[in-house]
Amino acid sequence: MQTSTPADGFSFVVASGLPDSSFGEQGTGSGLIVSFDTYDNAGGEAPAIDVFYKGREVATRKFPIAVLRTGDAFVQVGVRLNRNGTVDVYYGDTAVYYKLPLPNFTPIDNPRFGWGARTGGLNDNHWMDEVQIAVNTQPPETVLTIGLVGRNVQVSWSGGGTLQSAPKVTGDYTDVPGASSPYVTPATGTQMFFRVRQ
Ligand SMILES: [Ca+2]
Ligand SMILES: [Ca+2]
Repeated sequence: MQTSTPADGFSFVVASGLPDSSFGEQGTGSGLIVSFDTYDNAGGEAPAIDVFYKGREVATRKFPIAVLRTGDAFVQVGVRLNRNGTVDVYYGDTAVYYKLPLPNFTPIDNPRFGWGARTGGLNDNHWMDEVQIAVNTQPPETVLTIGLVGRNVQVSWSGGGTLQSAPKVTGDYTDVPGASSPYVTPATGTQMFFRVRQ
């Protein structure tokens, strides 16, 4: 069941508080939306693969409808939301978006994932299989700062991990036993180097 001109497309959504109600190719909510818009609503906006974030369109990229309409063939699609607030979208062999920055990015807590689609007078089929979702696959970024507090050296870092120190910048680095951030130690000796092992 599909019309020769397909409509309207489908969307993949990642958001906190994603409602149970249905939604269309434009997605819903204020999280990340990847929209596969197959129908030109007279605005010349489609066929296209679009990214929305926090309710605003971040990027749009046009494709011939023959690329988005694959008949009986499945096309591998990948969406990767990176910890630094960029998103990658793959469609078949095409990197549709790579390291696309999401403005005012904040991590999506308690995410819900959903797909939506919409039809009107025209319609289409969308098939999915082998769906895989993985979360928190990237280690947190570590930012290490060091400074003097009185006669002590204070080493602070974010993102957890184990503090290591070495007498030379090239090592050998060994774990600092029991050190947690902020780590304060007397400023003795001529030099000491620190790093954090994740
Ligand atoms: Ca659209
Ligand atoms: Ca459209």
